[in-house]
Amino acid sequence: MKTVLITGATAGFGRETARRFVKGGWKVIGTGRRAERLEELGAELGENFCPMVFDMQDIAAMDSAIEGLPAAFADVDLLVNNAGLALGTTPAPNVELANWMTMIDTNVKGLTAITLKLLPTLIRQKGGIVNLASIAANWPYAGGNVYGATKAFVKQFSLNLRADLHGTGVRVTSLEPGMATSEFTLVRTGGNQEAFDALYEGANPLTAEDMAETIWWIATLPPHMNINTLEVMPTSQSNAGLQVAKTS
Ligand code: 8X3
Repeated sequence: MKTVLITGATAGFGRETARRFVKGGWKVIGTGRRAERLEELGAELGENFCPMVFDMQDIAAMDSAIEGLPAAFADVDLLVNNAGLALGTTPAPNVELANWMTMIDTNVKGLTAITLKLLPTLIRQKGGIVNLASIAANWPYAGGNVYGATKAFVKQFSLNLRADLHGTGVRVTSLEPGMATSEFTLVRTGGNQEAFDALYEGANPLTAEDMAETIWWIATLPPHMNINTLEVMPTSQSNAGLQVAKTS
């Protein structure tokens, strides 16, 4: 029986991915800050789910949680680096520096730390890593600023890990979703439900279930196949191209 560790399992892509892998017969470690959410998920998913409560920004807490994993969950075969956030949609300079720093701490530093922590296990298991990047890693857009930059880090980190892990059998994927409906966007809009509803109205966005199924597909391909990068958008979303600021 294989084991996956999913960061940010309290909502959205992470929670659906936890459900998908338990349904597929895997053991799942789900991490997050909100203990009660993980408890609820544990009550739903049963003994094959192991909750692990810590904040991605607290690297010491992350280290001790992983070192204290129950033996039945310690042989992690797959790391799904899902935890991450976008804070705000406003173009610079009308942004809060604290928001930029929080995105760097979680999306870049937290992800980097947990990856390094688990690498010896993943190499031993000939496992894999699925990193949640974003289309924001590939396409600039107003308001994307530091969020997009953190996701460009995630993408390049994934590709560089592939190079470092050459010959180990460990697979690494940068998964790059576009517009998706989840609590992620409620965080991005500062909890503004009206802005959330307006964004999605008529857009038919990707769902958490869509992305959970995609992660499941990546993880269950034959071991000789590595998806390096995978960009996924809802059909309703496309690239808008360049802009020109005219002087008159
Ligand atoms: C976020 C992608 O399209 O919502 O990762 O900006 S989008």
